[in-house]
Amino acid sequence: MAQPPIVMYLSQWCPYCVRARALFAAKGATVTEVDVDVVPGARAEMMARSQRRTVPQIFIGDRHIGGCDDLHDLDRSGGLDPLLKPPA
Ligand SMILES: N[C@@H](CCC(=O)N[C@@H](CS)C(=O)NCC(=O)O)C(=O)O
Repeated sequence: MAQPPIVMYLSQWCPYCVRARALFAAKGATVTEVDVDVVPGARAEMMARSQRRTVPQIFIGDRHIGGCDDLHDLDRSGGLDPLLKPPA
């Protein structure tokens, strides 16, 4: 089975978004990117789902990971790789 869906709300100009994208790329993970500057309603959707206003906001499945720093913290603590595996 495939990895859980990963959704990242982002802006193309945002360096934190670039860093988060690079970490997922290094892990070979497929990410659906939602550009909040381009997709109508995406910023409001991101804020409603995350209760945050900064980009990026990252979801793996239904789980809200947070932003770029949260993603890297999760990776450093060993919590990210298990989330990228297909459900058992
Ligand atoms: N600590 C956050 C920082 C994110 C951040 O500051 N993003 C900027 C864009 S690079 C932002 O959304 N600024 C808009 C705002 O602060 O309202 C993370 O790691 O994701």
